[in-house]
Amino acid sequence: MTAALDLIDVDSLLSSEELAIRTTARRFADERLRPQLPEWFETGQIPARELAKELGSLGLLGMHLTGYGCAGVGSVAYGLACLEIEAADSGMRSLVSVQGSLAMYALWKYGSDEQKDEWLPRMAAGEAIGCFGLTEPDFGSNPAGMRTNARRYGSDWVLNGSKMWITNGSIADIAVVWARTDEGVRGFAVPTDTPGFSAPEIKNKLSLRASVTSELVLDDVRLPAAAMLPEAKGLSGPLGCLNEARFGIIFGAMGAARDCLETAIAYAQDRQVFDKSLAAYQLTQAKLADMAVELNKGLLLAVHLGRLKESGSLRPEQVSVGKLNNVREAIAIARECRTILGANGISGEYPIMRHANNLESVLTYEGTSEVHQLVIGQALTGHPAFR
Ligand code: TGC
Ligand code: FAD
Repeated sequence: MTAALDLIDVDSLLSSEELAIRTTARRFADERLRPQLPEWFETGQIPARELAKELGSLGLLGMHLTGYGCAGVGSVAYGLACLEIEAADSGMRSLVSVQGSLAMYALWKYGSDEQKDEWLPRMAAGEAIGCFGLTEPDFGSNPAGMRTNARRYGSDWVLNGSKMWITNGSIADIAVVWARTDEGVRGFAVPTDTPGFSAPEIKNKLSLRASVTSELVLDDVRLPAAAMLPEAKGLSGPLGCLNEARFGIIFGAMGAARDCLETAIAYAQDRQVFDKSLAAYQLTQAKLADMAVELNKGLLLAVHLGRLKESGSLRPEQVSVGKLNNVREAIAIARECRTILGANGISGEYPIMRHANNLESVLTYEGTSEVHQLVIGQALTGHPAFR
């Protein structure tokens, strides 16, 4: 972020290590991702395996986890990396957060020693890609209704069902799949070359195009007993992983917003309308000021929640406050910036419309804005209003 945009000096809240990690992620985003994104978005194709290895070599995969080749950095440092990657594209941040905060976190938190040893070092290096299958065609906001099931056959498990909208699904080596069993919801580490597993890619997305999204089909997928994640029992298992990924989005969405705002400020400076620079009109400055205020508030909120997370006291409803606010404001900023670019705002020559389109997915995944309102509503009133 330019110094001028950091109106309230949020940078003063960051340590030198955090700033260094941010610089590394920003350089990668600027040099490796940003120049390619218009093409990746347009074609809907990304070199995911190459990117995963490069992200791994920079220590950006599972970076907030400890051991197994993971960097073990603090929550704010992790958030800043998400922010810089999402300043390039939300789909790139999805690659990072699904790998690190969903698939790796599930194995790290709930897996057996064997599962961790087998998968985590390769996933941290980007040599193996993971996905996280919770959502189903008929159960997104309400995963408790899931139909995917796992039944015991001797000591084996046999999984049947389907998952929908799964990031990294078709390129994954390992799928963390949540399924209903006689003892409630359990998680399974499913190598994607297991017979009966397939992951057709979902085409024709108009949002998050620089990201692989897939269906997972489980047709009599037979797994050994050791495939179950021993420490995840009930829905709190997958929901615990969501807290991690939602946290990354709180920072990430501000990256997309910052990129829009920086683009709009630069454009307004250059663009002459009537007889002077667009940036010299009061109406433009009012828009820019309001957006910069929201960006700074969002960053402050993100850093505050990061510090709570680092102290171990961050509660799920606080994550909901951050995800709801920062994604909602990021979309509002993207739309307002689009107006400043006039017709150029709809062009792929500029990143704003791509960010705006991506943020529609971000508003929906990891809990829709309505789900987060209901989580906050429950914390305020004590009444769960989900059903
Ligand atoms: P409820 O009865 O409230 O809770 C069931 C059990 O879970 C516990 N729990 C949590 N634990 C940890 N973290 C949380 N945030 C938790 N929320 C609830 C709860 O204490 C209980 O535990 P126990 O031990 O008593 O059994 O559950 P519910 O069925 O009423 O649902 C609540 C609701 C609606 C909030 C939840 O289902 C929800 O969050 N729904 C949204 C689903 C969602 O966000 N899916 C995201 C899928 S992954 C994804 O989108 C990846 S996008 C790619 C990317 O990130 O880039
Ligand atoms: P629904 O749950 O059908 O919701 C539809 C509308 O109803 C929403 O506006 C919602 O807020 C509203 N609604 C729902 N319940 C209530 C209620 N109780 N009260 C009021 N309104 C309500 N999932 C994964 O498991 N893994 C992934 O990797 C993953 N990646 C994704 C990538 C992309 C690009 C997208 C778009 C989605 C991804 N998802 C993933 C799925 C995502 O988590 C779900 O789309 C999301 O949870 C919402 O579920 P749904 O789409 O079924 O919408």
